[in-house]
Amino acid sequence: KRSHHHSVGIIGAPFSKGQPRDGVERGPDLIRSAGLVEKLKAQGCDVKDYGNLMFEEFSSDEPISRVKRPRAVGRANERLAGAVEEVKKEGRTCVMLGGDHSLAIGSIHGHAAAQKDLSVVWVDAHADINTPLTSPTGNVHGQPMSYLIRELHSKIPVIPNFSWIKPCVSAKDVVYIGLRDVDPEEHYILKYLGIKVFSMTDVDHLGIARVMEETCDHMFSKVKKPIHLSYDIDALDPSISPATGTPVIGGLTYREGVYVTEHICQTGLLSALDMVEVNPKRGKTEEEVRSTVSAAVDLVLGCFGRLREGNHRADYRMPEP
Ligand code: EXY
Ligand code: MN
Ligand code: MN
Ligand code: MN
Repeated sequence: KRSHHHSVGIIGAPFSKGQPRDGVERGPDLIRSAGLVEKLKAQGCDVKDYGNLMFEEFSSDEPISRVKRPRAVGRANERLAGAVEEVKKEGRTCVMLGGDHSLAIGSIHGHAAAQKDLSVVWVDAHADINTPLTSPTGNVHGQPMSYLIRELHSKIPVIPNFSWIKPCVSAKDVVYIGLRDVDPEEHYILKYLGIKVFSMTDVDHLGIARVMEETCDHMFSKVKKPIHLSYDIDALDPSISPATGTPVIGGLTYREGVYVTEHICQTGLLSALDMVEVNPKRGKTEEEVRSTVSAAVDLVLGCFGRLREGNHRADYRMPEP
């Protein structure tokens, strides 16, 4: 499927309260400033930018059972879910620019509201599957999957502004790629639910091409469901994307990271994409920020048809002398 045109809807989600470090709310505008929309259009995409969402402030937002800033996180994700659902109803592949990874709650929930049955490919150094009761930090960006997976529903306590969340993904429809910093409780959960995981050890052992083949084999074993790709920039090695809140050594190379996007694109089933955790304030130099943002842009472009072999329009004809 090399030349089918992609219809893309971009939502900016400048939100940082799923974790403690500020700066990550600047992700959407930085990624746009690096030319994302123009570059998508130049490769033949029909792009509609829905702009940035606005989020409510809460003057008092005390933790509830180890969950930090539950009211702000709950409401922000509820808004995002509505926005993603709208984009999907307009028939576009939704690109959510974060912001921190707690936003996957709203993004996946909104996607599932419009699309029923989804597969989720989660590309991250981290599993982000702590429940509010296992979380070592209380940061919701380490927990989003726990609210979304049906099989974990009975383990989730009641939290203010989280009651709208209905688990909408089955454990068998989730694949992780790039893991290398997993809490013991998360490791238990992944094994207990039998979730498909390609850790960095698996990437080393199999190579990224086989990892993607096996990812697709797993996802397509029964029916082909639309894919939600949730891409945390910290999946890439910090030598490429250092400007992020929780960098972990030993990540995907730039080439492996892009390969994931090319392979997912080629399935023709990509239905929503999150690009999260770009934090310019965590870059030590301008170059570190530039490199991180530029990698984020290239990953999005890879999801929408950019090939490293080159591309051309289907109607291109050589000039005649
Ligand atoms: N597992 C740790 C926690 O739950 O707090 C760290 C999570 C970091 C999450 C980053 C964004 O992917
Ligand atoms: Mn993450
Ligand atoms: Mn991460
Ligand atoms: Mn495949």
